[in-house]
Amino acid sequence: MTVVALSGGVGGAKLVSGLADILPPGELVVVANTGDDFEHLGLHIAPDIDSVFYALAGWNDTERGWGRAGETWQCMSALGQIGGETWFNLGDQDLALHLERTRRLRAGESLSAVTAALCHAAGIATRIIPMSETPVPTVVHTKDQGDLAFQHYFVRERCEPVVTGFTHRGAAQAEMPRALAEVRDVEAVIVCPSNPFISIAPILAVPGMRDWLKGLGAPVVAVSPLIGGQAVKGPTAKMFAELGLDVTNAGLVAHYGGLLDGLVIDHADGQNVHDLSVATAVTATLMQTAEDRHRVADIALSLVEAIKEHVGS
Ligand code: FO1
Repeated sequence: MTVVALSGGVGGAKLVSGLADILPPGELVVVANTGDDFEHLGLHIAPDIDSVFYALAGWNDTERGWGRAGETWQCMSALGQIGGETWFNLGDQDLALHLERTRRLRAGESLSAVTAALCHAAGIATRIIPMSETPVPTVVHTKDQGDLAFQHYFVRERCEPVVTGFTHRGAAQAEMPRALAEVRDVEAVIVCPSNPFISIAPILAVPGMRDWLKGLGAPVVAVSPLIGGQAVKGPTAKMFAELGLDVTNAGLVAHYGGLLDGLVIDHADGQNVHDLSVATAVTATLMQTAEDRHRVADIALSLVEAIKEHVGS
C-alpha cells in the first residue's frame, strides 16, 4: 500500500513525520511544494523539501520550525561583517545541504534525483518527490508593494503586505516528475495542514497533477490548517481574509474545488461539520508532540478507510 501526502513546509512536515512513523517503511510518498524555492547567494534553496527532509531525518529544529536543530550561524555572521545579504538565515549545517544540492543540480542531475540521493544518504525511507523538475516560483501580488518574490514576501517582509493574489510562474510549462507517474497501488492521498494558497496550490497548478490525483482512485483527505478560524502558525488565516474568503473549513473545502473527499478538523470547529460537503473526522489537530502527530496521522488514515467502506457499501 502507498500513501501520497501533499506537503508544504513546517505544518506539513509534522503530519508527514507522523504518517512516516505509523506506516511501514517505504509506504509514504511526499509530493513537496517547490513554489518557495529560490536561488540565494548562488545556492538553490528548497525550503519545503528541506523542512520535510529534516523532519524525517530527525534533524529538525522543532522550536523554530525550519532548519536544523543545534544550528550555529558563524557563516551568516561573517557574511554580515563583509556587507553580504543576511535577511535569509542559512545556518552553518544547513548550508551543507544547499551546497550539495546546488553542486548536483549544476552537474546536471534533476531535482527529484538529487532529493532521492540526499534522502538515501540520510537514511530516509520515505520518498520525497518535488512537485516539478522545473522552477515554478510563487509570485505574491500585494496591495501596496506590487509583486514580490515569495521569500521576499515571507521572510524579508514577514508576511506583512496585504496580498491580492498569487501567480505560479512557469506552471504552464512544468512537468510532473517521472518518479510520480511510477508510484503504484495508492490507497490514500493526504493533503497536509499546509497553507492552501502558497503550499498546496502550487502543487495543484502543475499540469496533470489534479487529474493524476483523482485518477489514483483513492480517497483524498485533507487535515485542516485552521483551528477555530485561526491558523496554527503562519499567514493562512490572514490570506483567507485578505483574499475575501471565509476563514472557515467550508471556505477551505470550496477553495480545493472538488478535490477533497474528506476533511479532518479540530474540536474547536466540530460544531460546523454539517456545513461541510465532505466526510469529516474531528480530533485535536494541534501537533506539538510525537503522540499528537501519530494521532492526527491515524485519524486521517481512518477517515480514508471510512470513506472507502461507505463507497463500497
Ligand atoms: N524562515 C524564516 O522565517 N526566516 C528565515 O531566515 C528562514 C531561512 C530558511 C533557510 C532555509 C530553509 O530551508 C528555510 C528557511 N526559512 C526561513 C523557512 C522558509 O523560508 C518558510 O517557512 C517557507 O518557505 C514557508 O513554507
